[in-house]
Amino acid sequence: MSCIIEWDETLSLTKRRDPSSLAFSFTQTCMKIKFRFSIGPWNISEGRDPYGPETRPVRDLAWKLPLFKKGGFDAVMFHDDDVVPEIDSKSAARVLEEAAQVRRQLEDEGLFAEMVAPRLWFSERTIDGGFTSNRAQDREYAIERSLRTIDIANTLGTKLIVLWLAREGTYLRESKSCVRSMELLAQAVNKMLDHDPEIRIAIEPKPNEPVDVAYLPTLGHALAFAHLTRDPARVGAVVESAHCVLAGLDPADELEFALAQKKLWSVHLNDQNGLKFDQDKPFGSVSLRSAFNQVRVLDQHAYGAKDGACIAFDAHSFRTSSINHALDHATNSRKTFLRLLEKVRSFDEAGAAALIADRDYQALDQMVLNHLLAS
Ligand SMILES: [Mn+2]
Repeated sequence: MSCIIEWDETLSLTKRRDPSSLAFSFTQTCMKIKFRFSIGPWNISEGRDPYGPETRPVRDLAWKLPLFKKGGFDAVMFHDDDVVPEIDSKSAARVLEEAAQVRRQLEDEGLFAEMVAPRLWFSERTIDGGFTSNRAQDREYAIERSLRTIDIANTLGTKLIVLWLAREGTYLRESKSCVRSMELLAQAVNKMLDHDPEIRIAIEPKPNEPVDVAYLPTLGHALAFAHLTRDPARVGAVVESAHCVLAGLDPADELEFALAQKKLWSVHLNDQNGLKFDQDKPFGSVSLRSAFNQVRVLDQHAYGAKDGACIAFDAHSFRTSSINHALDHATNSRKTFLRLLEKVRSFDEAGAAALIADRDYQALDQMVLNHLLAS
């Protein structure tokens, strides 16, 4: 994959004039990463929630793709059945034919596929989970469907498979065993890794919803689980801001933890107001400071520079939005990200370092707030 670092002459000159700043943050002072943005077809939703029906009409992929491009997105995330609707009723050959057609649609719009995820939580065969279901035939179905997802990913030209293990957990603690479930999950992931030696599997942890207890609730669980598989180097993570908040964790720290492990293969930036239902709010909507810190760690560690990993916004339109504004949450998230990137790159890192050396965290706190409030 191509390297997407752009040298910024202005910043390079600044660096040369002030060599003391070099040691503090090489990445930030001499390189400018050109982030690539990704979005999923489900991010233009119809507004249904558990308490009310759709508020917007259904739109197909052909309608959504040009809108994504116009909105500044480079790549598209897919569930397997976003690519091939009603996938379970179609032959393997037909599935690949339809996937090839979607690849042509993407190319025509100047977009590419970032990743594909098997949607293992809709089928009547995955009511009790897919890989960890207590019924053997359901587990087989989940694995077969995941292998098909890999074939679709290959047809679309991506090697990144995302696993959101929605129903892999329990409604009732006594109904399953965690040790047994880890074995079943590892068996399933091993079959996927064997199916294509080039794919990488990014697990998207979430602590709850739709089940009350998820088996891989946090990034730490996901990365520890990677070591139960045959090839831990090919099992990493996608970190979603709101899922971190739901687990009582700091999104920026979770991103940086994954970066430290070289396992941050995608990000789903959004926001979440407290330990409530999953809200998928626009990025920065609840905590601008948390959003600033998330952008800061991604920029400081040159996220995506080597492997081309994308910035995705896994947010939803407000139920009150009309179809004419169905993408605004995503384009606004992107704009907020880019404005915060300017804030990150204009942050007085040398001043901050001096305050840290003095252990004057009170002043550091106010410095961050003043920087965010300054126009
Ligand atoms: Mn997500």
